[in-house]
Amino acid sequence: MTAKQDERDRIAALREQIDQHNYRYYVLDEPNIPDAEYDRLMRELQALESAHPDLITPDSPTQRVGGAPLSAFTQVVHRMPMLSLDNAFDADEMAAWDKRVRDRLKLSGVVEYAAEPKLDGLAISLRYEDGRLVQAATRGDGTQGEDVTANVRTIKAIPLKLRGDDWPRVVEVRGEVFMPKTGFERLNERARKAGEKTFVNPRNAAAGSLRQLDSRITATRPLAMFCYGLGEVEGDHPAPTHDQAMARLRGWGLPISPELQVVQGVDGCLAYYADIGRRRDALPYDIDGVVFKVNDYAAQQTLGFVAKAPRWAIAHKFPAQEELTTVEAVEFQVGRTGAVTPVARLTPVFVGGVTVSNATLHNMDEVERKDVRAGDTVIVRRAGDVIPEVVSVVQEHRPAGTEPVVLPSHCPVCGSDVIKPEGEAVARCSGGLYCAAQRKEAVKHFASRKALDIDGLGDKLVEQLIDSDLIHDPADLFDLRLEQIAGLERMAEKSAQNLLNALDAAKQTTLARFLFALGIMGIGEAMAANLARELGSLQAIMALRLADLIAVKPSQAKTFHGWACGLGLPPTTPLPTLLGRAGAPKWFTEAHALMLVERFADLGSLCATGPEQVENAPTRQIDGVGDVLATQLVTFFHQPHNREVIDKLIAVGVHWEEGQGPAAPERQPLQGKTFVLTGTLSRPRDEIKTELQALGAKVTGSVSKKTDYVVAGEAAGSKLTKAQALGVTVLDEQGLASLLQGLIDTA
Ligand code: JCF
Repeated sequence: MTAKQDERDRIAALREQIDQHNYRYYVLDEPNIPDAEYDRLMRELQALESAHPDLITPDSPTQRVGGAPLSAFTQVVHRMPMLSLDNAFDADEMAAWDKRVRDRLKLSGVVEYAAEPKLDGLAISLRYEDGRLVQAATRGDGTQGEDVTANVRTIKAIPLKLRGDDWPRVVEVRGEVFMPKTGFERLNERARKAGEKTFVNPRNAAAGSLRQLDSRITATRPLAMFCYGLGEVEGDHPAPTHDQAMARLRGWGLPISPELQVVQGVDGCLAYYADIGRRRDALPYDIDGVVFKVNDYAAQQTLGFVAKAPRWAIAHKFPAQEELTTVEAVEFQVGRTGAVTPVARLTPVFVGGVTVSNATLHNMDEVERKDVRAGDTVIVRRAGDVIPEVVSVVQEHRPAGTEPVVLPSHCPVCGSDVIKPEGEAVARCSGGLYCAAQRKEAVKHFASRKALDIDGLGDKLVEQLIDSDLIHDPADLFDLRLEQIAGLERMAEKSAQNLLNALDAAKQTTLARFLFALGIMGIGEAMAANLARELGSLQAIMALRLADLIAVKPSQAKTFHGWACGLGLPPTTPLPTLLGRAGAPKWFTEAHALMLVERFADLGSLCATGPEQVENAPTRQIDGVGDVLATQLVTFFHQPHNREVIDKLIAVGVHWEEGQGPAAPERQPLQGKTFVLTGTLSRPRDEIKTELQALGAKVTGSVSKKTDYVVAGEAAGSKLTKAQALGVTVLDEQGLASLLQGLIDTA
């Protein structure tokens, strides 16, 4: 055998293996080799083929990379028309369709239907001759489509060669090409990073990818396909029923929906529809309904067609998740935290199963990116339980004279300045609790189920109470009198009394609920529970200082001290003015500045000490409390108006049982100090080590410049020598004892 023959055999073997793995991956969904191994086979085949270009065949798996761009697509006349589907929008329409089918078939029993999800993609016809893919065409108008063979050949889910040998000499297979959700996200992510235009949805991305004249671009797009039917078949039909025919296609290596099922009668259809509806969001691709087909081909033949759609099939559609509507106005809402959020007021539209008349625009960056304006026609999307959003603007429909949306400079509710910090997406009203919007939201939050859970105090009622000036803050709720509440809109005396009772009941609460109810930025339900458990009492929480929560390591203290004191600023400089100055260490944030203010009046007093005085070891470690949260927490309790509300709440009788919280930590006078023990000591080393650690010291095994003390016993050796060389303080046991005694005396 010649060397060339060996390579010919190896090439054939590799192609077969790769085809087999594609089949397992795309058709069976049961890959049995890792991606890296697949890549290795592919590379080996590529290497052999480039050494022997004469052995390259068009159906080799290496030939899916796309070819030279076309100048236009050629038209293809379908030998059998590509059908579309009639739609049913509810159970009644489904029942009516089922009845028509039974009447025409003169059947009294139930009809067997084949069911599958209806993919939101692009219909394609694949023509195989002698088992080879020879043509792929889009549906077009059903009679005539475009030749997209070069593009379709790049889709790995589509076999270039059918498996086995029991296929008709000529067979046309119809199916839907689509882009899986994850592939779509990745593609858009890539486009965003490259500063390119993103696709609105997976359907558009799939269509755009298949309509590429340059198939090398199509090759980079994550397209997939499920086959759902047959076109022209030479000779006998592959099977008597649809599900059996699909099973044969699958055997030939063609991908079929894994959800394909046979169901009985219209009840079976409706149950299948409900099941897929529940799983819709979890499916890896977009669908817009479910397709049902009479399973028996002879019965399909009897039923025939009307216009372009078969009588034997129907699409039971889900409520659309995207609809077109117009933006009547863009307004700004102020939330509990003062966030000023743009909202699109829409001409009401039925989408995703509900009528939508508002959609959030999130923030100004988003408004600018999407360029949404009053008067625009927009695509609105509501998927599953998510809040409705504006997907994009239909630019072609923009009327003349629209204006870009501008962020208001003043709060639409209270008129305070709106502040949008540089680099941040969210703009905020600076009015705080002066702002009625923030007070309303604060009271709503205070009364909500996971906070004080005040039964019967709904949003509308809170708004009335604030608008009529009956309350200003949550504490005022508890001073309300029956006749005040009964005087409000839609408030009978009975419900007014119920509310008073609910208010009374809500006074008995827990520390966690109370903390959550205060609405401190960043303190959610879980964090409130954490703080209550860890600290035990409101007093302990209110007494927290940033210095209790924030660390400054020795190295940070040194760089900061050196930098701040070397700036040559006057000693009266307030420390927060150092924030954002050139050369400031990265870790020096607002939290650190405020913490230093707790300890040093100004720059002068900071520089009058050594850098080690800037070091800080926090005494409290609370899960999840980082610098930002610590600042928000401490700042909140610093505000006099917040303290006032808290005092009022307690005065009107809001109460809870206080726990102990863990004991206050022991004083740790040796925090930050590093010890090394060496030589023979009078007590076990571990005992001394534990004692030192209890006082906050770190005890290590080797001496370095960072070591503060070496405690040397009898016959100390190299560690002692090294300590002396580095100038580290050396103590004998007596010296250690007096050091510790000194600490106790000063306590
Ligand atoms: O998934 C689809 N979009 C889909 C379209 C599925 C089917 O079973 C179809 C189809 C269009 C026509 N069946 C026909 C006959």
